[in-house]
Amino acid sequence: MAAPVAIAGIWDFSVCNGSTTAPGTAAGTATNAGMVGNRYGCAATGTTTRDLEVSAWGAISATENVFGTAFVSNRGLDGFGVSSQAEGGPAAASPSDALDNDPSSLAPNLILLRFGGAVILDQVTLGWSTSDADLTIMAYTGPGTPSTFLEGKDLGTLTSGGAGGGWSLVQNVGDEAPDTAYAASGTRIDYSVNAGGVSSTYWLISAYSSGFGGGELDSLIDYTNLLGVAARDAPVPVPVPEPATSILVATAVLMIGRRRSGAGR
Ligand SMILES: [Ca+2]
Ligand SMILES: [Ca+2]
Ligand SMILES: [Ca+2]
Repeated sequence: MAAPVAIAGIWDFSVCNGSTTAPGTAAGTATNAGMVGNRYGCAATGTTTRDLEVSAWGAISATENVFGTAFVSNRGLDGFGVSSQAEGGPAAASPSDALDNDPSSLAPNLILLRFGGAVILDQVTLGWSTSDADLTIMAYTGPGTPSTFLEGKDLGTLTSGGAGGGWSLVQNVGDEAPDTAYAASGTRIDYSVNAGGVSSTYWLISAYSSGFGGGELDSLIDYTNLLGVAARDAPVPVPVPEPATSILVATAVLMIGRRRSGAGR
């Protein structure tokens, strides 16, 4: 069995998007720059291996409420936002270029995180936000590698299959339901997530939606930007040692055998 890849770390998207730099950390790489379907390759703080790919998803038009590729908006020191095709793609203006759930652009915006291996997501950091800042966190817990990710799915079909069907709801983060205005301090918000320790290679950060599995955080529209994430390595399965009881039994049988052979002399 191949050794697991250790990729635990903290990813700062303001470094990845080139707004700032950090010693010993690689800047991000952009694929399909400037167009819908662009992706950023990001390295964790203190490393130069770009082991996290960031892409954006949202409604594919103003009338077709299914998920398709979107544009990752580079929001500088605020992090990454999403401009879906329904929002105009790269032409979207603020606040539509945020990670948002404005119902006028149909399905909520999603940011897909694809790590270099299975991780336990621990923290989500938001940069700039306005109006409200609630999120829904999902993980891919289906078998194998998802071949189509999100393409063509909608709010009702993304998580309806449960863990066996692919994407599953991990949690909603933000205020207590029903919705209240968020208590933002400054421009940065850290949410601790995933207390249950779900591990996956693929994570979805959505502007909050009750359509993924419940809650009541929809009344105030959420507009925010993803500034970073922190994750730890998934636990490595250790080989199961021979049970102590079987060793004891074997020893006892051996001793009995020796006594019998000694008694026959
Ligand atoms: Ca948006
Ligand atoms: Ca709220
Ligand atoms: Ca909200």
